[in-house]
Amino acid sequence: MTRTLVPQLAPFIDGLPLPQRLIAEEHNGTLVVRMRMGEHRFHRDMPVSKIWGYDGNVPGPTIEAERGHPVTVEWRNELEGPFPLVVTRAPTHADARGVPVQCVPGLSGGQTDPNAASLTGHAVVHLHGGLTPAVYDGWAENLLAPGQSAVFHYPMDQRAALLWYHDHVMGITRFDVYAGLWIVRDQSERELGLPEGPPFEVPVLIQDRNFDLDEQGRLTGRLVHKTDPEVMEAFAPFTVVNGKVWPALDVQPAIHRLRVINASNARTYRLVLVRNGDPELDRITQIGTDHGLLRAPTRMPPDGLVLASAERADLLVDFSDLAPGTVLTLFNTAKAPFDGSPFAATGAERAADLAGLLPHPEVMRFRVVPGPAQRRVFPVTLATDYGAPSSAELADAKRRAIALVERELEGETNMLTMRELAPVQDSDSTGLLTVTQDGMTTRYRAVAAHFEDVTTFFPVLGEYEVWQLINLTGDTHPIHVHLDPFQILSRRPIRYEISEEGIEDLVIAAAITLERDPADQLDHTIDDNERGLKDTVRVNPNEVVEIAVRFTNYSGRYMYHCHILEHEDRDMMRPFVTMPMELMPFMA
Ligand SMILES: [Cu+2]
Repeated sequence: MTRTLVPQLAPFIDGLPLPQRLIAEEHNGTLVVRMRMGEHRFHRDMPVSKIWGYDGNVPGPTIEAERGHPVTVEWRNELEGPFPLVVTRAPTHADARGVPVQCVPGLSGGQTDPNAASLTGHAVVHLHGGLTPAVYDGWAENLLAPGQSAVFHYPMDQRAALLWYHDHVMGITRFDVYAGLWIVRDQSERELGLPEGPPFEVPVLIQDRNFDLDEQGRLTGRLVHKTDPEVMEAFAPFTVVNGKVWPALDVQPAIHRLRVINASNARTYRLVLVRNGDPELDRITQIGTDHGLLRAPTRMPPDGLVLASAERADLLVDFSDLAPGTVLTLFNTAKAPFDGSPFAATGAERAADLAGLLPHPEVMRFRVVPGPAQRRVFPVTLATDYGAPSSAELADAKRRAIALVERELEGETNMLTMRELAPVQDSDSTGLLTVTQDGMTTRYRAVAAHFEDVTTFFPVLGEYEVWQLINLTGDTHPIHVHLDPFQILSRRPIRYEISEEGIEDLVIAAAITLERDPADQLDHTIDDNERGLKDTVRVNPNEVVEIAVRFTNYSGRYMYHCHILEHEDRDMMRPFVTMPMELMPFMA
């Protein structure tokens, strides 16, 4: 099904808003941010929406910090009801015309979820990408009720990067990802002469959003979280950038630095810049990823830049050769739910696909305006402060294995969850997961399935670990690890069989072989832009990804999870506890 829908809002009407800058140095490193109800207009032609947001805005203020200069934020919860979002599950996957209900606004016959409507605004703030002591990391169960506040200390002992702060409440993060950006700057980055601040540095926070309709079928502006019997994630039809649906940005003929983040619940984007119908990916150079600068600039992947939920990209886009009046449009070619399938950049303008829950591939537009043409050359070496871990460093690394699984439930939507695995020697047991590579088989038992199950990961500070993420589902999962960044070591194809015992809580009977499934079309490569310091990695279907992670300064209880919020909220999240070496002999 590739026919398109007429959008109910005209694209490229509103200008791209730039969030208010909150420069920590100007406030002696001490900030107060209020979580508040606010009113926000997502599009010129739609009524204002009630929202919850940081300082009452969508997105919240962009906090700018300096490496080595700690920042203290008093997060004040001043949220007031009623809950500004309607949660519903439509009774059918498609409407009477055969259009999937997630491609259109409105409730599509669904009832308002009364439990969600009763939410009163418990909140907890997580600084995603922050090297933050555990007490300030925003543990999902340590909540602030309205009227309560917390003072969090952020050491900012970390390299320059684009971070973001967002709500992380256990079980309902998918309903309240109000968010804001947090930029860390440092001297070594500044020496490269990259654009800093407006007009040439532009934050681009992308989310998909849906809205309710009135009885006449007009958009009311009321925010909607809609799922359906076949799709447990909410994929919304409207792409919102910095709080506006399909905005436009006027750019001078110069290089612009776009700090891009996918802050959507579940949608993965594959971004393609198009002029006169043709992709112009060569205009874009990627210089940074989740935890800051790459070692060297990289070109865009040939199909476009893939960003799953929570992934970031630091991009230089060269408009310097373009005449005033030139128009370039950013499109998304990724179907939902995303499974890594390719899509040629040349077809970006025609990427609309209702079956793929992508009714409107437009993201935003750039319009070149008059100005002095500025051509600049940036260095070919960007960062020299990190390298891939050596084989010596990894030789004795603790190895951990995690299976990403889909559990079928009677009368309920399937649950996408994780299983932490431990190797077993006992060859008689059943209900095991086996991994076979080059004729050698390792047998594992699941030792933890739910967030509240016993903690099994106790990484030692300063030591490399290798985590193996094994995807036994049909979707791509962006797996996020709190605290220190990691590096991707490998991404390899697997084939697997799940036996009749299937996937129960701690029974997971599956046989995995590290070789390509003949039906598998994905290339399972690591993109050049993934060879940096990451905190979120895409694990595609039929794939095992190995990451090398080393926790450094902070011991305590942290979380790792899928950043598809509907998965995270339904148990695709687990704790780990980082430990100082000298305490290990005293652990039971
Ligand atoms: Cu997931």
